[in-house]
Amino acid sequence: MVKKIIKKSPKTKQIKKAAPPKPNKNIIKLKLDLGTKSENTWCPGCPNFMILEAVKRTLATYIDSKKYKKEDFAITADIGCHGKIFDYLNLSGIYGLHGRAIPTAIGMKLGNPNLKVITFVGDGAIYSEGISHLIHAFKENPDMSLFVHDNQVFSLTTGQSTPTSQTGYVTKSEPLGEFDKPLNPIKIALASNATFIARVNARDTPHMVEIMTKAINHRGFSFVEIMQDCIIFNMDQNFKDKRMYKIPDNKDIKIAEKLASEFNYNSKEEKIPMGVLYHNDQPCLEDRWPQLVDLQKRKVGWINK
Ligand SMILES: Cc1ncc(C[n+]2csc(CCOP(=O)(O)OP(=O)(O)O)c2C)c(N)n1
Ligand code: SF4
Repeated sequence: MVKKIIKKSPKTKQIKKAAPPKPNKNIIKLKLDLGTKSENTWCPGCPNFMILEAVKRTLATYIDSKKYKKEDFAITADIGCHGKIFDYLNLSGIYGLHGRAIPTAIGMKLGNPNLKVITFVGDGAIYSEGISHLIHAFKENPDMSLFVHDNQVFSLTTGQSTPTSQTGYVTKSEPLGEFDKPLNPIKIALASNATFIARVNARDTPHMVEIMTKAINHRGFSFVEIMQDCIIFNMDQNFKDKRMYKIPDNKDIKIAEKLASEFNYNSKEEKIPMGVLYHNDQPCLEDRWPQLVDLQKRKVGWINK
């Protein structure tokens, strides 16, 4: 019988592996509490799952910090695949009409300006039917966050072209292909005096958590454009990950304009800057109305005034 002898070299140092960070049991519990028992009907593998996970991690960390309670958060959602996130989050809120999730959210803020309101919309909803609400929200700067699940397609209605779809996109309703060039939501935000503009990748959960946290912390309207692949419709626009690169938080408007021009939502080659593309501090809607300032001081809404 041949004995296998493994000799240990005296020079070999025993390298101790760094222990993985201990999972915070409270965060796990809080995340479970943020979930619901609703049946999830997203396609298996849809990056919407990662967006949901990022939202839960972000909010669980907030609640764990004791700065906010779960009851301090409220949500609105639009109609679409993205909108189902409303059913999977155990938070108070209102399911909006298509294109109208922003005015619903602003109504909630006017009723109780102490709420931390987050709105979930799709590119089809917000850059077409909801575009006027979006532009005015940039301008009025209510203190709330908007998370756009931009998959460059109307998904729930089985694949039609949206304002950010690429030129030439052939669908059942556009058999000759989309004629127009896509609009650039980052440029629209800059032109409308938005105070917080960010872009993230739905496949990068830690970065989403970082940026969502910054968005919620921002006092004013925070706009987060989430690049989300739809793995069923408009597959041509999937897997842009290799072209994405992260930038440090930017406050310079000239740099922001350059960053906004780098990706036109059409090209297959351009690099795509990710992160906080622009932020600045401006008074928000709630701080301009004395009645709302009073409610904030007393930490109450109209109902318990
Ligand atoms: C007022 C109104 N217009 C149109 C519709 C039809 N509709 C429902 S979902 C949807 C597509 C949503 O697409 P998008 O906002 O991009 O979200 P996704 O499904 O891609 O997440 C449309 C057109 C509707 N329900 N109500
Ligand atoms: S159709 Fe697209 S966006 Fe909708 S759940 Fe399926 S993969 Fe996700």
